[in-house]
Amino acid sequence: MISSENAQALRRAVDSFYEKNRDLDLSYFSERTPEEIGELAALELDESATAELQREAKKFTSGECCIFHCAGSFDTSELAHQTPQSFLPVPSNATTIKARITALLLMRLASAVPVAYRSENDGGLFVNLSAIPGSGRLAEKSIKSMRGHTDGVSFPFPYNPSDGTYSQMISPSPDIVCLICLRNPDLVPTKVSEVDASMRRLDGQTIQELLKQKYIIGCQNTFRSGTKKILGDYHIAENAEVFRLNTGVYEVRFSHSKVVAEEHDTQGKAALNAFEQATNDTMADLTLNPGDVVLINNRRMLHGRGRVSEGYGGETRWLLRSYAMFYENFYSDFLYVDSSYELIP
Ligand SMILES: O=C(O)CCC(=O)C(=O)O
Ligand SMILES: [Fe+2]
Repeated sequence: MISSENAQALRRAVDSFYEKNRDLDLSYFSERTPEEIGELAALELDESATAELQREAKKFTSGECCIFHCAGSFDTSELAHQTPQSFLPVPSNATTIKARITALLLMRLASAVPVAYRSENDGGLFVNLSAIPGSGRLAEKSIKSMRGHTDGVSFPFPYNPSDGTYSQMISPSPDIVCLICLRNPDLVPTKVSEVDASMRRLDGQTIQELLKQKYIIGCQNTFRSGTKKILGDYHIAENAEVFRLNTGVYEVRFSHSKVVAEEHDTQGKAALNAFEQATNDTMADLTLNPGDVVLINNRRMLHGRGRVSEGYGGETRWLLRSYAMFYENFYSDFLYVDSSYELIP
């Protein structure tokens, strides 16, 4: 967690950048790429804040911490717009613009590139997370509690040069999930569980099982229609591993409902159940307040949330979500040629 002095320094930097760039376009990024916006906003930080924030960010980038929580890093006192009832569009007003610039700045400090997937919400770099009315799958999901999961779960782990070349043009799932809290009146908890803590509860055989390339990983709901449109069918990963060991560090992809073992694979099923139990046992509340931005390591930590209260629009719960890739895992080959941040598919 950053100090309140540094949170104030972030606000000053973003205010100053905002005043100089009043006509900034945060929907199509026609003039400046999201990465450039983060870079330029970071230049507005005063020197002492830069040094301290960089130290904090580095702990996250190096993997020493799985979460970079910047409480109170932007101001929400002027937010008048009602909570949207769909992922897009993100309403454009001073509060949401500054909130997004703050997130881009923090990604920059964390040595990460902002990204989106064209197959999810039409490639929107920031999307609203709020209650969606109606009866479809996405509407129902929008208020349910969520058990621990990683985002983009059916997409591969980052390309590892020692594995040879990548065989298909499916970008890796995001390294980082960024949540920005605009409203959370009922203090619905965001929940997090560190993979290392869960693993300490697993025996060696279970870990070996989860390293095997034999699971089937279904498509995250928000990617369903987009992957169907772009790839011809819902994306699904077969012969997939849940854990991978990458230079001495265990990385994970997991979602309770999406990752399954083959019908007769009792050992695989038992291993998934054991991991599920371990994640439930290690889940902790991380309640976000308006003005908080949090970067979550999407390979070393699972995230979820408590149930969202009844009601839509008005002043109900409203987060923004974005993704990022650490520089070392970002390959521009995976970008659409006409975009500076949209990954294939
Ligand atoms: O609403 C939240 O707090 C998180 C939602 C989430 O994790 C997701 O939509 O994948
Ligand atoms: Fe998620």
